[in-house]
This record gives sequence, C-alpha cells and structure tokens, in this order.
Amino acid sequence: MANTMDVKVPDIGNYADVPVIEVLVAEGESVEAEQPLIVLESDKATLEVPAPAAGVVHGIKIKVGDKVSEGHAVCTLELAGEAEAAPAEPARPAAAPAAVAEAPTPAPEAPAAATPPVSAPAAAPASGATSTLDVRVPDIGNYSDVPVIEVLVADGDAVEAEQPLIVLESDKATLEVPAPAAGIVRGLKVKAGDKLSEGNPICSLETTATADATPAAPAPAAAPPVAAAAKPSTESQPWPVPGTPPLVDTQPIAPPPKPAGPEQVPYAGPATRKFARELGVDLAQVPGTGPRGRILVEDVQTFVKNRMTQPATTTSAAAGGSGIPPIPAIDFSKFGPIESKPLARIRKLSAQFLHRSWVNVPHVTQTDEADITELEAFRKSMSQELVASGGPKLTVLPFLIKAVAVAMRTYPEFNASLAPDGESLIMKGYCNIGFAADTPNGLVVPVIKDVWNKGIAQLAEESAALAKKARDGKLKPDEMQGGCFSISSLGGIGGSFFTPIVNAPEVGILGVSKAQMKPVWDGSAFQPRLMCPLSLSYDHRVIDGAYAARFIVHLGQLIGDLRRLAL
Ligand code: CAO
Repeated sequence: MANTMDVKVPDIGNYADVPVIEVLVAEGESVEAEQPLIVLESDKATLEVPAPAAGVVHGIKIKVGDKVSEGHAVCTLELAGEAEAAPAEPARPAAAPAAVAEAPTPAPEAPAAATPPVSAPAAAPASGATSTLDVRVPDIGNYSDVPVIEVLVADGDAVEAEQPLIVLESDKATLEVPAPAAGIVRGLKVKAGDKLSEGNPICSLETTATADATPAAPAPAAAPPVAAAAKPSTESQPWPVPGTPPLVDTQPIAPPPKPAGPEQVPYAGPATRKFARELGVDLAQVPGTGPRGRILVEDVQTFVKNRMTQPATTTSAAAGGSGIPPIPAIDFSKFGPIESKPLARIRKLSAQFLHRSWVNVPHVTQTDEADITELEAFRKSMSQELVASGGPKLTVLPFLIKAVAVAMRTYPEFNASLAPDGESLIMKGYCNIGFAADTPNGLVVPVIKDVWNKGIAQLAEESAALAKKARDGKLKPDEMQGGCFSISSLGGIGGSFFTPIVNAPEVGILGVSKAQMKPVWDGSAFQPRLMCPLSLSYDHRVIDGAYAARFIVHLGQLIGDLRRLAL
C-alpha cells in the first residue's frame, strides 16, 4: 500500500491568515524533497512551504487567495520510497517561532545566547562623537558556510539603520543582513562567493552617536538576528532550522516600493534564484509578474525564451552584449557639483520595459487631429449631470478608451500580438485597454478590462479609481496585466504631438495631447473647432502604414461624432 503523508502549513511564528499567492504544483505532479509547494505572503514576509519528502502530490487543499495559518492542510504526498518517508508532523524547531515572530520585541523563545549582530562600544560616547560598531553575521539558526550572493555596500558608503548590507542565500532561504545603525561602512570584509556563518565579521560601521543611534552597550535584544529590509528594526526575520518544518522564509528581500537605499536586490524566492543561477540569468534584468513585482520561475523562463528568439543582430560579439554601442560613462563631477539620486523601483522597471519595446519593435508614429468640439460640449454637460447625481467626473479619457475599443473591432490587427516565434499573430477576442498614469514613483499602466461591454460612465469611474490607486501606489498586479492596447493621455498637461512607445507585446499605443481651438475650413469658410492631436505609434512588423492611417482616420470619425460609437 502506498505510503502517504499529510503536508500541513508548518509553524510560521506569529503569522496567521497569511494569503496564498502561488500554488506551485498540480494534482498528480511528482515533487522532490524540498521542492516548494506553495508560497505565502504577508505584508512583511514571503514564505515558501516546500515538500518535506519526495513524492506525488494528491488532494491539493489550497488555492491562490486562501488565507492559511499553522496546521492548515496543504496536500497529501504519496511518498516516493520508504527511505524518504518522514513523520507526518514534522518536529517544530525550537528557534522557529522566534525566527518568524512579527512581534515588535523578540519572541521569548529567541535564544538568549544568540550572537548579536553588532558589538557596540563599551561605553556610550558623547553625543556627536563617532564610534565604531563591528557588524557580524547574526544568529542564522543551524546554518553555516552560507554563500554571500550579493554585497550591497562598498567601503565608505553611508548607510541608514536597517539598510541591507549583504545577501546570504542557502538552498532554502534568501536573507539580507541589515545595518544595525546608521553610519559609514569601513573595512568591508566580505565579497560575493564567501561562505559565512554566525559571528563572522562583515564590516565596521562608523557611527555618529546620538541619543537614538548608539546604545550604551550591546543590545542584542533590539537588534534582530536578520531583519527584513525596508521594515522597522523591531521585526525579527528567521531562518528555518534544517531538517524541521518545511518552512522557508524568503522575504527579507523587500517588496516594492522601497525607500531610497542601495541597489535593490531582485525580489525572488530561493527556488527562482536557484533556477536563474542554473541558467546564468541575471535576475536584475528579469521583470517580475508576481505579486508586488515578485520574479517567478515562469518570468525567468519567459526571459530566456525571449532572449533565445531574439534576432541574431543582438548577438554581435564585437559590439558587446546587446549589439548596441554603450553610452560612455562620464565623470560629471569634473564639470560641477553632482548628486546621485537612486531611481524608484517603478522607474527602473518601466525603464526596462520601455527599452525592451524600443529596441524590439520597429516603431512608426502616425499623427492626426480629431475634432472634439461636440464631444467636449457633450462631456461638459454630462459631467455636470453625472456629478450632480453622485456619479464620476467625465474627462476626455473614457471617451477615447471607448472609441479606441470600438475602432479595434473594425481594425482587429490592433488587437493582436505577434507570437514569440514571429510566425503568427495572436488575435484577441477580448478588449482590455491600458492607460499611462503619471505617479510620484513613475509611470504605470493600469488596465481597464472588457471595454467592449462597458459604457462611458463606467469607464470614467474605473479609470478615475485606477488612476487614484496608481498614484497611491496601490495597484494590484492583475490591474496592470492583460492589456491589448494602451493610451497615453497628456491632454491635461499640454503640448501637441509626440511619439509614444508601444507597450509590447501590444502592437499599438495612442498618444493624446491637449485639444486647442483652431480655424478649420468647412468648404466655404473657416470654423472655430476644438482639435485634439492624436499620435498613434504602432509595431510595423504587424501593422502596415495604410492600415494604421485608416485606423486613425476611423478613430477620428468616432471621436468626432459620438453617435457612431453606438453603431
Ligand atoms: N484636451 C483638452 N483637455 C483635456 C484633454 C485633452 N486631450 N485630456 C484631458 N483634458 C482635461 C480633462 O478633461 C480635465 O479637464 P476638466 O478638469 O476641465 O474636466 C483636465 O484636462 C485634467 O485631466 P486629467 O489628465 O487629470 O484626467 P484624464 O482622465 O484625462 O487623464 C490620466 C487621467 C491618469 C491619464 C492622467 O492624469 C495622467 O496621468 N496623464 C499622464 C500620462 C503620461 O504620463 N503619459 C506619458 C507616458 S510616456 O512617458
């Protein structure tokens, strides 16, 4: 008879009702021991629950979105062999509760003798005086000789308290070691590839004593063994103890957005990191599609697939990696004072996306002007009416979204994507339209779903709600996915025509600028008309120039006479 094991959510410290963000296995799938089964993510930590033994997965009892606590059933494992059978309830590690404790003070189980991450000076120096702290690898459970995968600071760098200094990664967990206090990094003793254990020196920190920053004596209780980046210093982040519950803490890699700091560590779990390393993929170049930008194994696969299907022109060895001559690095400080300002994560990501589109897609931009005189009159009167009855304010954007969606019915190639192998077009039977939103953190593109089946008032309400969420940094990943076409509206700002960059794998994007009154010849006289500049960029591999010109003319007709939208 088959030997089975019930897999349950292990001890996850003080966490409860933690959302499941990924289920990584399917019914009947064979898994190796330690292969991650599900991923849990609280607002502070990402945890993988791996298989405690090799076997075949049956009776999955968890789905994405479920909220689980310790003991929640995950699945049953039909064990691969007697030798690998493990007890149904793994033993709880003594250190685990402390390790994952979210409590503001260390959990009582925290080993009293845990190596403090910092040796503070013997006596508190006077306020304003400098002192030196030795920063060492803190208590990391039973792990030893853990490889350093990234060193995030250099000698002489000024760091904030809790700013990550190095990243350690075992085959089960990835953890950052943060600075225990603000200061200047001195005598850095580690480099990527070194193997570290508890107590090994990392660097010294030259700190300026203030009442807050420099305790009079070492305070291991206040310095968590491994604290999560971008989180309050009071939070403990543990490592799992080997051979015990199948809990892997992957978080200290903080989710975005992250305040200014050093180069950000790509946000990915150990399984993804291991996979990327096996393939030699630099995770910093991989856009994450998981919750809060988390990089998934599938993202690494897509990245590699895209690289492999790129035209040969990008492999020219003589010209460097991408075949594009690099822009030379210049020491600007030779010419005057400068300041280095770290880029927000969203800006870095959008830079990647835009560059990717720019170099992959042969762009052409077709411009035209749409007569929105009637639209504007209608919009203003309807907006007042809608607002008076508690509805949304009407801007030009929802009309444009609707008009583009209707035009895409007549010109379906604008609602297509090129297959990755370039051999076919994927025609979409749905219509989701994204719109660029300018936010304090950079450009984001929320997507309105199912535009064909929505009226303009509903589009106004949804676009306003999504734009607000975008500005508040609260967009969920699925609210930025699934777009078929994008609109970039600068009409509320000014300017005339521009060249928007296609949001690949979409094939078209409409840039909209500020409408202005212009004299327009009606055959017998000039009439004052409100003309809106439109700039349609398209992927010339998919769309012919004539097709694009017909599309923009048709779009202008729809916008110019809204009755056509009802046809
Ligand atoms: N012509 C004339 N007026 C226009 C207009 C146009 N084409 N487009 C908008 N307006 C008006 C609006 O109607 C509104 O006027 P009222 O207050 O009198 O009603 C005013 O300008 C402000 O509109 P808005 O821009 O705040 O609202 P919107 O719904 O038109 O746009 C959003 C929302 C999110 C698209 C916009 O706020 C935004 O972020 N735009 C920037 C997009 C961007 O950065 N694009 C570049 C991407 S590539 O780097």
